[in-house]
Amino acid sequence: MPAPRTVLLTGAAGGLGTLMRGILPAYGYELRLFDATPIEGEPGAITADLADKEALREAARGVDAIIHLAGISLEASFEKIVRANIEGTYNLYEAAREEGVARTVFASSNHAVGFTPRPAEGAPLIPIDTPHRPDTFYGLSKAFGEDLAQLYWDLHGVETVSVRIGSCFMEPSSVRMLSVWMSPGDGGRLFHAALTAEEVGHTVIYGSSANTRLWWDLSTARAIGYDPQDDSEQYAEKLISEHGELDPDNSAHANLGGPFCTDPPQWPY
Ligand code: NAI
Ligand code: 15L
Repeated sequence: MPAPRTVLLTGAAGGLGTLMRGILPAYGYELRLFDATPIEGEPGAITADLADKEALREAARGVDAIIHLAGISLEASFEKIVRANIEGTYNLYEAAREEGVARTVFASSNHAVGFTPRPAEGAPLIPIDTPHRPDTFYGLSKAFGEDLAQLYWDLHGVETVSVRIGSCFMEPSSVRMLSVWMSPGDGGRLFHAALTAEEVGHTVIYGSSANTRLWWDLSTARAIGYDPQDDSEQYAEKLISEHGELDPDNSAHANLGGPFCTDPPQWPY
């Protein structure tokens, strides 16, 4: 597809949205910002909830593509997850369909497959077609979002790249994140690839840097043009000396989803 220029960025006030607001304009994108939380210094940002279908439709009008980050980003009650992540994502896709937006990039999460055991050293990487194994209601909503994206491609021709993001923060802050971390710079590279790749239909990819301790297979991400440049290994010595190596007998260390896989989830991580 021709490189989209105007991109609706939902969740623009959040952690990842703030990082991407700083990075994506350098790729030539004009961002239209949307979030339930007002964004200081951005008078043009749309402050609205994903439940507001009219506001969403207006926000989607005339854009070339959407990056959908808005929603609850950790575990919460089923009712809250349904409203923000399930109904909210449905409303977003309806707005995309009604306004004829050709491409969406959906912020899925590693927690859609969080109960997948992490691979032993030297074992094959986790493939992208590993079955959904959500570790929380939150992860379940991301599995739903991926299926919704598939439906909107098959039924309505709305294209999506669903990105099972690992941990996109300035730096990794745990030993698990050495495997799943995505640097903000690689996040920008990945979103740009997802916005510009030809004919993605519905493509699911993992979102991380090219980490030495990687757990999953980045080949579907590379196939759409993502070329990660960073590696968390520079943080390994410090994090391991502070926290120790991952313990296979600790249920918060055994699976991709890490501390989301215990009841209740173990915060902070
Ligand atoms: P965040 O919690 O910092 O930001 C989420 C934003 O969505 C907030 O600004 C919030 O106001 C907005 N929001 C929540 N519910 C809304 C609603 N009903 N209507 C409108 N806006 C609403 O989360 P973060 O870290 O920025 O993540 C962004 C997205 O990426 C989320 O969908 C998250 O699940 C996903 N993700 C993020 C990862 C990360 O490492 N940061 C890892 C995996 C997935
Ligand atoms: C996520 O899905 C969360 O949104 C983010 O805050 C991190 O917890 C990340 O996963 C992770 O797995 O580290």
